[in-house]
Amino acid sequence: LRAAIAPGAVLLRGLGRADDVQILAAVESVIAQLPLRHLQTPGGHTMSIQTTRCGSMGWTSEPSGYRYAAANPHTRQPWPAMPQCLMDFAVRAALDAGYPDFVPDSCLINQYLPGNKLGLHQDRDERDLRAPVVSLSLGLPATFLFGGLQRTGKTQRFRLAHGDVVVWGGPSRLAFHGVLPVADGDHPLVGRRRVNVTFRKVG
Ligand code: MD5
Ligand code: FE
Repeated sequence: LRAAIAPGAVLLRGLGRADDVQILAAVESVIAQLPLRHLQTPGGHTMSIQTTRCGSMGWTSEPSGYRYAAANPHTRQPWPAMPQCLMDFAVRAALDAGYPDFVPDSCLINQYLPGNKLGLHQDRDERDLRAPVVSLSLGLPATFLFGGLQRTGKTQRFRLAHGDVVVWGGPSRLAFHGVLPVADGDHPLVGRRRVNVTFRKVG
């Protein structure tokens, strides 16, 4: 089921459900190599969500700023490799949404425990802003906030459930967005958490 939810944004409802067991195993293998942790923001806050990543470029948030790096600044080691099934899934989702040339080099994994949220922000640290962001939701459902190009604009709300994919391209690529506090619950496969996996071409 494909639906354009905003200019450049395509919702592929449930696309990740068929392969969820394999995808979750791949996500857990990345977490085993590089454990989830709370990142510090440049503003001195600790994020409520926990993060890990894989692929040749990894996003980091530190007191010194947000950036992508080819190595983990804490260990100076490369990031875990992106599991092939995650790469294949992202390429297929982008193709379904009308982006046939998408090859991600970065995969960010965010874990939301009940009550965790993500404040309104823009994703603009990637060099190649023509490439879309492919986002896969797993586990507990969440309410996603989608705004405009200015922080203060009106926001729309979308319910994202297990297996839902959104491909954010075109004018939506730089829209402000966030996630409301996740309600408590227990997902039969994923447990008491929401896991969001985003694929990016950093360039
Ligand atoms: C999440 N993650 O649900 C979201 C999904 C992040 C993040 O926001 O930065 O890790 S990705 C949503 C996204 C990406 C790029 C553009 C837009 C949304 N958008 O235009 O709304 O954990
Ligand atoms: Fe974001």
